[in-house]
Parts: sequence; structure tokens; C-alpha cells
Amino acid sequence: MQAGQPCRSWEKDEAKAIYDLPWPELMFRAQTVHRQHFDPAEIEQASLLSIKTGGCPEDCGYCSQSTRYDTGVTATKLMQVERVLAEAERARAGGATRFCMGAAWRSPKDRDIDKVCAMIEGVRALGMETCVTLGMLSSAQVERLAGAGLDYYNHNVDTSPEFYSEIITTRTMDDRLETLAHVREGGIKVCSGGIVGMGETIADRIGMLVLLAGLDPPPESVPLNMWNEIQGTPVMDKGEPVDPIAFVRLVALARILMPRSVVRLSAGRHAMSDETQALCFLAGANSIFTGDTLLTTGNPQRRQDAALLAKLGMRAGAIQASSR
Ligand code: SAM
Ligand code: DTB
Ligand code: SF4
Repeated sequence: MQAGQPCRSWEKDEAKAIYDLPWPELMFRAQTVHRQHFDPAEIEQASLLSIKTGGCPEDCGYCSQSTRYDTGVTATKLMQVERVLAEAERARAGGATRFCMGAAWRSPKDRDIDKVCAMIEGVRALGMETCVTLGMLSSAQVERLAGAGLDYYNHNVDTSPEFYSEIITTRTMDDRLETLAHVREGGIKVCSGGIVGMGETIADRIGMLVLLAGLDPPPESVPLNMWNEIQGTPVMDKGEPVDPIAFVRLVALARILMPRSVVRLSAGRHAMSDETQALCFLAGANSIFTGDTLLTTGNPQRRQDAALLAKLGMRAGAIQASSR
């Protein structure tokens, strides 16, 4: 998948003009691009596991796992490798082809990396693609993860550069981009996207996609999260429900700006109707998280997702971009 995705820089005005196209035109363009690179009936299923929950020193205003907010999440230690592998086997039995492990760290300690490398090696041995999200990484840490055979590193830009400091003050967008650069230089594929519904403008959402599409090359994997409400966080006061049509427009824009990337409907699917998800798939989304929990919040049950795909005549598969 993905080799040599060309980087073409987009102007924000150009992207906004695409976002604002008449609906049938936008859908047609997104579909055309999607079909050039993917089988449009195929959806990747990834599974997520929180390997270390809560107790995070960062102040991300949307997150249940920051120590700064009273969200009711109990902090845990790093999970044992055997338990992680048992969860990965369960996910594989449920049809997942990619296993993503998330830790609530600002950045991992070197001794944590040893354990995470053992998890990566074990999950790979099960024949699954591996992804981890551990916070900021040094080049040396990237090298060790790459040595364990890590396929993807998830590190979201989360929002536009302009809106970033409204949501997070304990690090900057440049810190985020630095880790992404280390990951890229270390030869690990990049998974990076963001969240909508935190009080940002449509221009912020478009700016986030322009930023991602301008990375050279763009991320192989782009998770689009609809903010999952967390009582007790600052975003609870500024966030607002996302209009489903606006969300589908954003998915279509992501598909058009990053034709060869896997676009994942990540958090927020349990609040989406079948119809909204079906429109997202038409607009070019081709991956979902399966399993009834994400990190600390809910996700549709596997059987619900299976029923939706069956109703749509679509199928789960290990996504392969084609050169069509
Ligand atoms: N601590 C690491 C980091 O921040 O990079 C990894 C884990 S962090 C929970 C991974 C991503 O989950 C965040 O970057 C954010 O985009 C997403 N996320 C966190 N809380 C969310 C929520 N309530 N709704 C939607 N997405 C959320
Ligand atoms: C991503 O973009 N979304 C996932 C994954 N990357 C790590 C995380 C979603 C978290 C939703 C909130 C929660 O469950 O705590
Ligand atoms: Fe910590 Fe990641 Fe949550 Fe931010 S998003 S508070 S870094 S776990």
C-alpha cells in the first residue's frame, strides 16, 4: 500500500472551494478518487486497546485521561504483554487486521519501550498489522520501535494550527510535527488525524486537513474522530454536536486531498446513524475501529458493525490501495 503517495500542497481556499461544492459534485469527486486507489466495497477493521490508561500529565482539553480533569477514569499501570496478546487474539478472531495500542503518556520512558517492543513483536507474530500511540518520541525511541517491526505510529495533529492552543497548552503543534518527522525518518508509516466537535470552526477543520495533506508524504492513515463527550473536561463547555452533513463533507475532502490514505471513522461512531456512516463510506472513508470500547469510551458492538456492512453489501478486508 501507499508507496510514493505524491505530496501536492493545497491552498486553504482551494480546499474550502472543494468542501463547499454542491453535494452531488463533492460526492462524485470523492468517489472518483476513491475508486482510483481502493476497492470501494472494502472496509478495514482496526482494533484499539488501552495498554496504559489515565494519569497523563498533559492538558488536552478533550481527553478523559488527563490528571487535570475529574473525569472518573482510574489510572492503570502498563499492561502485561501476555494480556495484550490475548486481547489481540480476541480482536483477530473478531475480524480485525490491525491492532492499535494506546498509552496515556506525554512521552514513553525507555524502560516502557522495551515492553511495548515485546507487544509489537507478539502482535506481529499473530499476523496482524501493528500500530501504537505513545505520545512524543525521540529519534532513538523511533529506531527501537522500528526494530521491533512496528508498522504504524499514531500521533494526531488533532486540530488546526490556529486552534491548537485553545485545546492544549502543555505542548505545541510544532512538538507534534517534530515527532511525526522522527517517525517518518525512522521508516514507520504515519497515522495522523484529528478531532471535530471541540468548538472549532469549519475553517479550522479544513486547515487541519490541509496541514495533513501537506506533510511530505501525507499520512498513510488518517483517523477522523468526532469528539466523544467527556464530562469534566474543558471541551465539554465549548464543544457542540457536529452536523452529520458537515462531517461527511470533511470525509470527502480528506479523501480528495489524500487520495491514497486510509481514512478511518474513529471515535464518535456510536453517536452516528447507519445513514451517516453509509454516507461517510460513500465519501471515501474506508476504515473503522471495531470492538465495543475505544480507549475509555464506547464504540458500536461488532455485531452491529457486521449488520451494517451486510446491509450495505460491503465487506471487511485488509485494505490494499491499487494503482488503478
Ligand atoms: N497520549 C498519546 C497522544 O496523545 O498522542 C496517545 C493517546 S491519545 C488518547 C490518542 C488520540 O485520541 C488523541 O490524539 C485524540 O485525537 C484522540 N482522542 C482522545 N480523546 C478523545 C475523545 N474524547 N474523542 C475523540 N477523540 C479523542
Ligand atoms: C485516534 O485517532 N482515535 C483513537 C486512536 N487514534 C488512538 C482514540 C480514540 C479515543 C476516544 C476517546 C476514548 O475512548 O477515550
Ligand atoms: Fe494524555 Fe494523549 Fe490524553 Fe493528551 S490525548 S491527555 S497526551 S492521553
